[in-house]
Amino acid sequence: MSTIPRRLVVAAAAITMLGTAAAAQAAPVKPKAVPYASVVPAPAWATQANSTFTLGSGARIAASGQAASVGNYLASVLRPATGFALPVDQALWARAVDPIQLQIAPNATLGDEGYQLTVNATSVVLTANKPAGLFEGVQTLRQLLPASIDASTKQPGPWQIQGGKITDHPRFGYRGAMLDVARHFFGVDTVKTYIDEIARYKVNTLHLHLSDDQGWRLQINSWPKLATYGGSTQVGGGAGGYYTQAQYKDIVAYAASRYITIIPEIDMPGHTNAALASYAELNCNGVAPPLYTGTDVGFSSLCTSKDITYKFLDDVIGEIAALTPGPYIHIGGDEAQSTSDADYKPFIAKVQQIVANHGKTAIGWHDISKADLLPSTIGQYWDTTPTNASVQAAAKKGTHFVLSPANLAYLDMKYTEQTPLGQDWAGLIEAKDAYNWDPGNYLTGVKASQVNGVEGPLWTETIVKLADIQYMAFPRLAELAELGWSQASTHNWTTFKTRLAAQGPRWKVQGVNFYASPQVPWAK
Ligand code: TNX
Repeated sequence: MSTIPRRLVVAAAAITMLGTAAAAQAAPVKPKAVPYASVVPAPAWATQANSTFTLGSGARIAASGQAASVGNYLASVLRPATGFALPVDQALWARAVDPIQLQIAPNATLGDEGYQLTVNATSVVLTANKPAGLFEGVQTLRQLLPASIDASTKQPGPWQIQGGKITDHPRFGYRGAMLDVARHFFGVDTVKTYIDEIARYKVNTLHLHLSDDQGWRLQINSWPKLATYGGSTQVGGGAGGYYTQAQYKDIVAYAASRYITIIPEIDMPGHTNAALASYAELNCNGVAPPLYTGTDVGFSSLCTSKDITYKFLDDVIGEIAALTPGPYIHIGGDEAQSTSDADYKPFIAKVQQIVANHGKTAIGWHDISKADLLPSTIGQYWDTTPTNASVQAAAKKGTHFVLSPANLAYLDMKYTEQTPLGQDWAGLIEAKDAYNWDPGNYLTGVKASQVNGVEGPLWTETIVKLADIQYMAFPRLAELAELGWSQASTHNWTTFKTRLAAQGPRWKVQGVNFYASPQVPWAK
């Protein structure tokens, strides 16, 4: 039997633990330079060299002319974790001497969003045709630094980048996310946070689903009750909300600073209960229905035979077009089960023309391919099988599509039966399912050249807060972004899942709530 009193043993153990903790603090594990093979989305071409660049406390960033704003952005994302001043030099002399250089330089093969990144022991040089390309290159550069670079407070470093060269450009021009702010409303700050999170994966489009049965989310000056009354609730009966025009402009400008185009959607002729409740005259029977806070679909329709309906749409689309610098307005068109085909087809034909009259291109869910489409109108495919007769017929006449098959790309589908959020009507979408398809040859009768790209819609019947958005979007949106950006030749689940695994520690550092799929060998 031991003669040492028990309380001393416990005290000794505590001292040992303290000692261990102190030792760990004295010799922190140094973050290592990240291999090029862990960048998501996979670059078109990359080679690693045997050198290492170290970002030092006195480093300056050279970014003159058109490169200046991306230079300022790069400095702003590197300052918190490094604690370095990172001044941005706009003078031409800086190009030769600053260790980090961003330059606009013509290179025909890079296109609008491509870039070239060259890292050696003394410099990091990023070149692109356009600022958008520099911005995408900066996202790659961030991923080549240790994950702790994503912390919001000062971290120890060292800030090393593996030497090498990357030449990169996207496979598809449209790489999107959609956020349904109608079923549940999300404020400006949440949308901005989501914009920053999707920009890391070179997503360049954010589609905002601004109206549905449960809520109208944008102030319209000519029809003010849409927002003040139609926006006053949401699924489950909460307070809802809407963006003032100034707030919407702020979102658009913030997105633009991240090279993301906002696509506003006003869903019609179905999914319109919030509008019908706000203005009795939009109803065929002249009677406004009550506000709706459930989750059924397909029960509402604008009155396609009334002139006032088209005056209403011209006013709404006119105001939104004036607020939106991007080329597109989304007219919805899905699940119009309360509108006969005879009413639906001429309605869509008229509305796409109203959009064109306001200088914009119409996009609609692929249901619109039943109608006669203008050559510019784009369909967004959401169904769960690759064959659809009216889509094929429209494609034959030249219609282009964005792909969001619900069983592959819908971010509101559950990962597994145990996923606490989301729905499962289109199936379960685990990490591997989200990646294992090719947008270039998915739709029967639609050529790869008619596929503008991909989009991950997040419907929000069950989604109420930022952490919910993040949990459903990550990792799947990063996977979809890779399908949109990376060349088909890089497509390989076995190598991809290791690259995806490297994102886990980054999301942890950023405080992004992601689903740690057991299919992915997450890095520690
Ligand atoms: C279908 S598919 C919808 C939305 C729902 C979603 C839920 C399509 C274009 N519309 O109205 O929110 O399913 O998963």
